Amino acid sequence: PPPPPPRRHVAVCAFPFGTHAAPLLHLVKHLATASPDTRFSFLNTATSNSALFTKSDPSSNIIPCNLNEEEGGSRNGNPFVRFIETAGVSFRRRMEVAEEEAGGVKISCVISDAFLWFCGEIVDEEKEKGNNLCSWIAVWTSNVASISAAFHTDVLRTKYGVVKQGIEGREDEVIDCVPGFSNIRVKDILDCVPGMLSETINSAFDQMTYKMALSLPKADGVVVNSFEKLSPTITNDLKSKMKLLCIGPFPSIFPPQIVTDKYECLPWLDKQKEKSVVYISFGTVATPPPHEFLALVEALEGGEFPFLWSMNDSNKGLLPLGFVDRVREDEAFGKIVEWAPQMKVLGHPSVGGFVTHCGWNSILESMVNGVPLICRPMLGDQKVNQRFIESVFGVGVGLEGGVFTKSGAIKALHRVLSSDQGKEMRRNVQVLRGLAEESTKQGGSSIENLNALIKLVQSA
Ligand code: U2F
Repeated sequence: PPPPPPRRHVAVCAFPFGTHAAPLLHLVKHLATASPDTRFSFLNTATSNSALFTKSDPSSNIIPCNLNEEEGGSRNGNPFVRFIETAGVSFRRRMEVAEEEAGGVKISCVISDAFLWFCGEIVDEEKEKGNNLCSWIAVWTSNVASISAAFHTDVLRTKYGVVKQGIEGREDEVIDCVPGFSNIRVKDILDCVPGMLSETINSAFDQMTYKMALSLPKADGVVVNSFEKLSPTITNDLKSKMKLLCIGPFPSIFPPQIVTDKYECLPWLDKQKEKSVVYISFGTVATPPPHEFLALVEALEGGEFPFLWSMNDSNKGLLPLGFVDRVREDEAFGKIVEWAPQMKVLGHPSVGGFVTHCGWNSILESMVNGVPLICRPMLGDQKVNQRFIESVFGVGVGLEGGVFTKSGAIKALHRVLSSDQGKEMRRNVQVLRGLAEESTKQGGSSIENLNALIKLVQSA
């Protein structure tokens, strides 16, 4: 007999760039296990879905639904901009199709990446049609600081000005108009406040972030991959403005189920000395420019710091031949791989530091494994993340001048891996790790918030 129709239908709307869709799926898997009678239609681009759902599982109540990316009618050649411009139309249409595929069971809850602010409008429209129970849950995959910076866009732009209009010369001022930002300077937030670097809120990305900030107060839940005690002042401020639910760190609550180590990073780490290895990864979106890449290579060439470098194949061409040969021949020197089981790598006793672009997932993974960081932020929330790492949490360092030079990289590596300051960072990161563990234990704030979210989904 055909399976009974689902009791409830939840649409999950993913943002397919950077590491956004994977943590969303981790959360949804937990929700789907808690509500086996509910269908979760996971709406996402075909490319991103095929990377996430490697094998089809007919028993699962999470159904991958690929967007028709031709919809929306934009001719823009940049896939990122095209996605943003057409998302409102393509997600709406795909939801209608998903309802048909679910035997006509109406969607009663939309869980979306917070960037997809129009999901709040879709739910409003449903409510206007009398579907009162319909709810919108927004999921923010970064920290509370960057959501707060975006939320306070108007306050910040009014107070400090924007590029070419008042901001020049004020970059080093400390921010005094946003709770919890007393250690943060204007220059740290420029990349994550829409329209501060561009005079007007014009680009597709800025408009999306700005509309998101304006929409979040009406969401029935705003999930953040963090824990309340990490940034209590910001958390409390946001709680007074929106229904904030800190449910993190995701890597502790939803640890990886299957770990594949295709390039044998873990056996290589087994052969290294305790806390001696520096792990290097710049995430999935951006890489430092070639001259900085080379400066980092020069810093490693001295052989003082064994390294495990997760490097996209397209960047390998930037490496000097001698360096590549030495990696191949001298096992103790270092290892370069296309992909590492990062969470496991950071949990390995041989790893002593992490050179990172400050993507939020990487930061949390480092934190829950007690590993201090060396920061080379590039875009979006990464600069403000670095400032928190260095000056608020005290768990890492930046680079002199903010970029890799040979001497600057060597200094940063020494500070983290072999100085008293490094030991202090390690102590500080252990304290945060403890707070994270507290919040993810039974009765901890993240678990309580997760249970509240499950109830919210089930009451839709
Ligand atoms: C965007 O971040 P990224 O995708 O560039 O970087 P992360 O948030 O640090 O996430 C990278 C993930 O990929 C994993 C790693 C992280 O979970 O464990 N990974 C791995 O398993 N193996 C590898 O060899 C390399 C990486 C954006 F650019 C950031 O600014 C945001 O903070 C972030 C979250 O919104 O999304």
